[in-house]
Amino acid sequence: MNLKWILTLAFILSTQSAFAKPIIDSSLQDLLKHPSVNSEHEIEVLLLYPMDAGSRAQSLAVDQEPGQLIKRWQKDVRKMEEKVFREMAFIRRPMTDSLWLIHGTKVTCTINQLKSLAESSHIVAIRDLKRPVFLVKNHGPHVSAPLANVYTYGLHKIGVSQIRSQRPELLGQNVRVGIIDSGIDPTHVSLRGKIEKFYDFIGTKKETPYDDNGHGTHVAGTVAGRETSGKEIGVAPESELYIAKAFNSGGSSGESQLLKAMQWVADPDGDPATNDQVQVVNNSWSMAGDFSKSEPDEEAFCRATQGWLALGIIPIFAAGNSGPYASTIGLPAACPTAVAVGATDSQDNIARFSSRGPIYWRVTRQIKPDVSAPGVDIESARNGGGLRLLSGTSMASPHVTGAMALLLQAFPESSTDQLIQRLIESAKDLGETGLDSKFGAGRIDLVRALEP
Ligand SMILES: [Ca+2]
Ligand SMILES: [Ca+2]
Repeated sequence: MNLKWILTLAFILSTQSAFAKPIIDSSLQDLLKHPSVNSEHEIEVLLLYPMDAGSRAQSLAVDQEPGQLIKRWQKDVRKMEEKVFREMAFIRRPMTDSLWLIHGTKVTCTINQLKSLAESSHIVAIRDLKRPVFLVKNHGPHVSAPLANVYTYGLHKIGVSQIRSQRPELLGQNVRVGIIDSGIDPTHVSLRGKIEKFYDFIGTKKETPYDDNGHGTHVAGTVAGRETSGKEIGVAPESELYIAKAFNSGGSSGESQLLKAMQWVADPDGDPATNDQVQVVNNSWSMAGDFSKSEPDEEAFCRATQGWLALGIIPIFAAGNSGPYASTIGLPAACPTAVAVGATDSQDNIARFSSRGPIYWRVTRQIKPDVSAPGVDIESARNGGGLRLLSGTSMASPHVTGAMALLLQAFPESSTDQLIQRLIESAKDLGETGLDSKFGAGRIDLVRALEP
């Protein structure tokens, strides 16, 4: 696609949308219509600008340094904010938080100001930020006795034991892995010294890594845990962890915290000039929601995963534990740009709880999950020391994240798209022949994925 063509396309798209009003979440529409609501009442909303506006569409097509891209996105968002707020001519400007990763702004505004924003032609969607997001809840152990082995069955199943003897140098060295979860226990013997950066997005804003839930520690153990008491628990034990604590002790979070955490892993030191963005991110969390009336571009989470991919960051998401019914995959796993992971057991059966595809957006349809990995009775790090068994797609996802860290180390010249394709195409087909709504392409197989 040449530049002229892209510019023409962007122009057509922007003129088409020039007079359209933003899509507004129904909960916000109710607020606007309700006569008894105080017009000075303050609320938090998310403004999403047109993806085709300015240079955004082109930037995804042109191969560039991630840092340059981030700078341009930051400039684009500032421009959009100026346009929107100049048009409004508010007496007092609302409080804003620029979210360059999703080409949007978090705004704390009055109902009156929201009424004006609802008329703006520069905004495609206004989203309510009150929707809760949860860690994909664990299921307790199904069997009591873990297999007595040097490797957990999960590691053995995806080929880690074989790879360790064939390619002992592949441990994820120098690969930057992000984990957005409930935090991490930094004193656990399997995880000590592995944390490169930690950021607390929960109110307390602690500087020292911690985990008051335990979910994040277990997930981190599967990604990067070193052997503990003779047992190997982590796929990529030499990878560097960037831990965003965005879930509280009860395992819940909010969209705005998560969007900030997603932006943080894209530029952990807050300086676009240094390319310290992570290379792969584990996300064992999900938001239920009806997205049958929207398209991925209108969902902030999908914009975030799309932004990640443009910056060379691979988004790995738990499919969710809402199976066995069809079409139970939530957001962001349902985004076309997210790699959604289903859970299998030690016999390569799909877990009953593993969320199923297919995905139905307003127009876009897709078979999901993308791949599967072990997620039933997974032994990994326990908060406070030792090991414990947990089940869930939350436990399957970090197997894929760790596998991706090894691929990133083994194929430094490959693009993110090529690496994702490599993992998907080498998966062991299970269930119905070919891609299906339970296993996706199948259970990942590192031995095949690492073949030249
Ligand atoms: Ca940076
Ligand atoms: Ca299949």
